[in-house]
Amino acid sequence: MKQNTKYIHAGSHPDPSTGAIMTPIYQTSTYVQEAPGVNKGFEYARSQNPTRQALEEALAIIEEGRYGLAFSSGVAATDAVIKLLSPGDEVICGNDMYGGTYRLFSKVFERFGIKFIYVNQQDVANIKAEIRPATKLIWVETPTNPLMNIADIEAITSLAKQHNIITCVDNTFASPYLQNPLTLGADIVMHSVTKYLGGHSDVIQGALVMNDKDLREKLYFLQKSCGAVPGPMDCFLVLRGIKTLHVRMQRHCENGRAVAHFLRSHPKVGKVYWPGFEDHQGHDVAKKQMRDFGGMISFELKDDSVETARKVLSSTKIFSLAESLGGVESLINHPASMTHASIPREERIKNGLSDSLIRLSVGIEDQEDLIEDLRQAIN
Ligand code: P1T
Repeated sequence: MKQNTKYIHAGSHPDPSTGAIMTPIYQTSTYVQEAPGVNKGFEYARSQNPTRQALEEALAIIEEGRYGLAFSSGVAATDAVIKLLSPGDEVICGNDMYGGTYRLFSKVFERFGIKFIYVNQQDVANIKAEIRPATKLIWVETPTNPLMNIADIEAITSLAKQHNIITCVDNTFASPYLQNPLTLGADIVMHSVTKYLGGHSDVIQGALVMNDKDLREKLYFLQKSCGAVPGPMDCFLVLRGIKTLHVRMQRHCENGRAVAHFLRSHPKVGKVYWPGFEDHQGHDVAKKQMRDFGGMISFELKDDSVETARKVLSSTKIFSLAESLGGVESLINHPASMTHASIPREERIKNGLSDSLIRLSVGIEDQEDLIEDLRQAIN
């Protein structure tokens, strides 16, 4: 099956009892058993739910993997991956990542004796230099949130394999439409489904996709034991969202390209972070591992005062000032005070995330309206 057809049909089976073409929302907490232990494969909805099962099948298919697991949020999915580890284990991760992931690592799991080492993953040598016997996981986010850094997934996974280290790639910014890390050697792909997969800013959800059966069993055990499962209504909404992922992503990419070029040509705009530019540090790697460059863009103004940035952030009319990304509507965000406020300021500045950085999630509205909105706000 080719890529676009997959988005429409992945996980879809006519309902056996009625023929309903859309997977029903099985809004139930439990299932009646014929006799103790005699059931239809469904015992209790934290462990199994048919709507979730259909979604998990779809997630696996569109990420080119064998097994999918859905969670109640992106951070819940990340939480399950880190719970594969034990006290004393070490994780090498990027020095630019979603603030909530950093908070989970540094404020929750550090307390349980897991050590996180933050490096610039644009250069694989930085990862190699930190590998020790205790290293059990390499956590990769690419493109990164919000600086749009690119890590070479294939180079990292081949290094990890030499040392028996698991690699998990947070593929939220690219979505499965643009990048499939499992085909590049990753062991686990993580998604904040909240974003492009849901696509309509109406669901909080996370996902993991993998190929290895043993890893799937361990992660399924954590999913049901810790209980961060999504409800069936949310699974239904994401099944619906996935059916249009390809058409939405095509427009996100087209609009992203137009907005990035507009920003770069604007006399008041300073640095624009978008991997589609040929002079972006990660452009060649992005071209190799992604199908296009997506709709996420960050930028700074030449006047880099926080006050000026705040004025722009409050002046857009179509771009709404909000956290999150990947929905059909365009959003504008101030990482330093919003999505990345949980990272200590000195850490942020050291890694290039300035107080005046502005992040855009370019939606699928008319390009001209988006550019005009940014023009009036910047002017
Ligand atoms: O919000 P949640 O579904 O729990 O997903 C967390 C998450 C994980 N990984 C990446 C790359 C993310 O961007 C996110 C969530 N990010 C935002 C809410 C944001 O505005 O950046």
